[in-house]
Amino acid sequence: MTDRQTSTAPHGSADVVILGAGPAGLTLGNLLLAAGIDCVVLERADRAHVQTRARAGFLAANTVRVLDRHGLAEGLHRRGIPHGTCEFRTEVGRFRLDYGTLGRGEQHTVYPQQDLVTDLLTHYLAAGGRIHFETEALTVDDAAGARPTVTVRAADGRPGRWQARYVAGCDGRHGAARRSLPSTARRHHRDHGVSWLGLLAEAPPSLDAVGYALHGRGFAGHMARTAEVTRYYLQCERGAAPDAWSQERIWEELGLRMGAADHGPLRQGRIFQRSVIDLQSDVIEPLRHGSLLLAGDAASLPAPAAAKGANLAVLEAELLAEALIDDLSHGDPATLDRYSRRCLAHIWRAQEFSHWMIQLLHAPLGSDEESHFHASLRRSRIESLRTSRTHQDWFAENYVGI
Ligand code: RFL
Repeated sequence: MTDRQTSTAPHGSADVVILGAGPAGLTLGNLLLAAGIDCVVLERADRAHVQTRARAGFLAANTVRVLDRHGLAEGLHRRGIPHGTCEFRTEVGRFRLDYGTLGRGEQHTVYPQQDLVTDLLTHYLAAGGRIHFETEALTVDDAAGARPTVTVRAADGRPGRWQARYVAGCDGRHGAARRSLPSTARRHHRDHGVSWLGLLAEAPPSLDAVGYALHGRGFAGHMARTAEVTRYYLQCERGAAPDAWSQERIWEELGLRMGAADHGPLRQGRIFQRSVIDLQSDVIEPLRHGSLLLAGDAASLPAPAAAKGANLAVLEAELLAEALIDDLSHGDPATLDRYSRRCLAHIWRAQEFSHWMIQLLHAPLGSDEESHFHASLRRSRIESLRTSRTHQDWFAENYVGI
């Protein structure tokens, strides 16, 4: 381990202290470093954890453009897989949308988030970037002034303090940046009342498309990750324990909801990761509080139904880098003043589409009048998506767009 990545130096200063080494923090770190801005990344977890945390996989065309612009896309071009088709399965049949040829004609690139994070970290370190793993930010103080400080704790419990001109809160939804917001910050929060059992299976994808199965027993989803790994989702009861279902029961339920008997069997394998995800959305407004700026999941959390989170994180990191470079290198604070407004336009667009997807993928499962009404609306929405080119173009533009 070199000095640059030590976990034993909790004191210091930098023009920009970045909290969190996820897609947002590491994209920001790379862009600031390339512009000659003095910055440091403080990360709670150790390096191995950061590089192996499997989450997102579908990168929007704009995300690839951002990473391309800054020379950060080599790995994803080499190993990522272009993807432009999704398939909807219902109890009356199935249909496909080649969304890559609809709307703006843009595709996703399937590239596991942990590979993207590894690429960003490797690039950052090779360029001389400073990062401290196992350094947890506890609070951000004095953000209203020109010298904010970050109180930290190293893995061995030793306390420390970092001084900055700006603090970039890229430490996710439960991080120190959110905890340190003033009472004037507004948090919009919505619980969609739906939960998913998120699964990673050691099995090749079962179809060459994203699969969305809308079934009377609940939603099931299929998303490729690599040639050997596939992500599946099963709608489950709120409060369910991740290990409540045996592997056999999971494959049986996936097969049932995805209509394996009619549309072909699923390629099964060992399920090596499982977690229960409560579908929730939130947005912090504004994203700037004096010298503290939020990006990525710290700024907004779109429910994962539309795969927007990592894409927003990269987009916001680029906008934040531009704003900080204008201020710190050119003495022009105007871009920083606009940062929150520029991001929020993208964030609310993503929230709106994610909300629409949640309505599309889930209907109440009961047999009462209210459930019947919503299930019928949902059927009509799906039928419109199946038959209307205008609706399909709108879907494609929003599905890949960010
Ligand atoms: P991250 O990736 O959570 O990184 C935050 C980092 O901050 C560290 N940290 C701290 N460090 C210092 N001090 C503290 N007090 C700290 N607290 C936390 C953490 O250890 C971590 O390293 O946030 P970032 O950079 O904002 O990136 C956001 C994305 O990770 C997230 O939005 C996506 O994973 C969401 N998401 C998806 N997004 C997509 O764009 N496409 C997808 O296909 C997609 N699939 C998904 C997803 C999220 C999922 N889960 C986990 C709900 C699939 C799933 C299952």
